[in-house]
Amino acid sequence: MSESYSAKDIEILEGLEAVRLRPGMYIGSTGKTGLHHLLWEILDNSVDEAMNGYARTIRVTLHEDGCSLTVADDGRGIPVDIHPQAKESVLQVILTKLHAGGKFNNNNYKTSGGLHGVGSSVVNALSSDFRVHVERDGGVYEQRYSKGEPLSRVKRVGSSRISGTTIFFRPDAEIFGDIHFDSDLIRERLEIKAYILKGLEIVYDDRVAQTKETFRFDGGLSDLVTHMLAQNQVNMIQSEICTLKRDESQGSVDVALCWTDSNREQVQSFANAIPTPDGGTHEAAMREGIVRAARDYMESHDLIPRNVSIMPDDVRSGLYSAISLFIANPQFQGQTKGRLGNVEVRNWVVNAVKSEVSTFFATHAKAGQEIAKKIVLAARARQASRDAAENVLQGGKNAKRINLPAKLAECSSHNPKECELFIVEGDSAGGSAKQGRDRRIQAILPLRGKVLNAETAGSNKVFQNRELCDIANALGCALGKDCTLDHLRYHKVILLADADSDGHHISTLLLTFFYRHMRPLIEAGCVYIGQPPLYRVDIGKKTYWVLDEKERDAVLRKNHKKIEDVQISRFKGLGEMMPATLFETTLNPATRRLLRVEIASGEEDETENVVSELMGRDAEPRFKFIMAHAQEAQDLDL
Ligand code: 0RA
Repeated sequence: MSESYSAKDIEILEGLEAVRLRPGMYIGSTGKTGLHHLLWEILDNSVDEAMNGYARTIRVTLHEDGCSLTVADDGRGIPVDIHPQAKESVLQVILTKLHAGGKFNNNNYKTSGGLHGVGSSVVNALSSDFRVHVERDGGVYEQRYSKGEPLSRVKRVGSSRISGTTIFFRPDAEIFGDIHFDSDLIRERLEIKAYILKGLEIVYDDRVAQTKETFRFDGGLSDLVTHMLAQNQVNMIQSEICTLKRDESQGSVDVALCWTDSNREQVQSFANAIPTPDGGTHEAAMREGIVRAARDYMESHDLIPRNVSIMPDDVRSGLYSAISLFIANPQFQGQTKGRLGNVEVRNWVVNAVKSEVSTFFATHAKAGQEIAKKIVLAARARQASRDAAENVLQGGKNAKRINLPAKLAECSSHNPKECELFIVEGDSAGGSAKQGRDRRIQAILPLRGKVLNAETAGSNKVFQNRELCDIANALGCALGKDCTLDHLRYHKVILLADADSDGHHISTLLLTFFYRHMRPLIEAGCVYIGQPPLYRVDIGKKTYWVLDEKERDAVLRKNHKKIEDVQISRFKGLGEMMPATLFETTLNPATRRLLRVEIASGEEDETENVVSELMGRDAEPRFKFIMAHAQEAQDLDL
């Protein structure tokens, strides 16, 4: 760190006219993103001051008008002495000359992203009102600008025993129009900075919303990972988060990670305190280090079963992590500059992460065992899913198929568009359906007994379940993320169960399975619920098939004059219906009633809740859900 700062260290390179002429060249756009860029530039200067150990607190105030801000830090204060070449205050040089900043010749000076200290002059040029207030060397100094032009010299306006820099700015409406700052965006950015710069206090005073918040995280990235866990409502499967920090000649890296009971991977990465939502070399290197450490550990402790091979994806299943990297010249790439491109970070980051995570495993035996178990489970699930996918990958309806389930009564048509698969509860109902169906287009797959609950069973259980795999094989679809409709063999899948609560339960379990593991089928509108009648009502020579008591009573009311002629029979189940009757009432496309299963649009999140709530371990609400919806009669909103 250079303590021997002197005014001559500040280089002067260029004037400000160019900035107002082509603002887009300097801040990307003059829209919302560009507007906020101004704040990030000012903020990053204060963040740099904190990162180098001089500032402890940053205060950001969004003023009542919503389009002006103040950023204050308690750092050293921008120097105010006279610059020998420019013969004016260093403060004024920094605020009026592009590329002026004391940070360029000194490799030890850590900078956050953005324009590397070029920022404040650009912001000044693009602000209709810009005020700087410095406390330093016992004095208080102030100066005002408009559109980059000083309105006065730097003036000493008082004395002070503390130090710091306060900048007020209002972006020029001539350039940005009437856009306002987005408080949520600011808030999010400030919170993230506070996680990355452990211990830094950031106060956000939003005078539009009249709220004031303080962000300060003494646990740094570890606190961020804890926050990610809470946000996603997942739990870690180890007792403490693994953290590591390495300072090397090439830069520094800071990582926090843990494995969770979820199957998803969540990662947040940063380069020089700037978010890199699109990842990049640092994120990839961290992953590689983690995967290598986990594999080494599992191999050396004999934790990989003989028939299992561990892939990187298995290690990453349920992994929550955050990485913050600081290097001298970060290259931000991609359309939105959201990805780090520096390839030289790879080796040292991989090695640093691998060695620190290995140490974690070595010193946390219990966590190591749990994590290894989780990784093996993920590998098994992946293999089972791939096997299932391979089983069904050979061709569509026309192709010769070797994996059709033995119980499937196939139809003769090879045109999936007209083909229907009935999934029927029980062998006896299956038997009637086989006899009564239209053999040309209707195939029957009988199911035996209860179906596995796909909501509470793990994926690997599902992938190994005979009945559910039979369904997938008959349909010609893989399970999970490999599920596509490319080889779908029937464009209608019709669930057919008794009209009682057991039957409803089975349909619900099957729907849960489709929803969790073959969702594209539901999304394409291919899944239906068959509606067998519950009563046969004979009035004179006429026969009515009715779905429920309500319909039965309606029929009786309509025919009340001939009431002495009435015979009512209730079906105990599909199995006791004659094949011809079953066809007439339930199978025949001309006379049957079907409910199409849909995820109501705009309610996907809601559906997610309904499925996990109803198919969770509490048995009671399950069939209520399906009955309640079935009575809506037109569409079943799963
Ligand atoms: C140039 C040189 C020094 C500090 C700063 C700039 C500085 C800039 C900003 C912008 C916002 N807050 C800031 N705090 C400091 C070093 C001065 C020294 O060596 O004393």
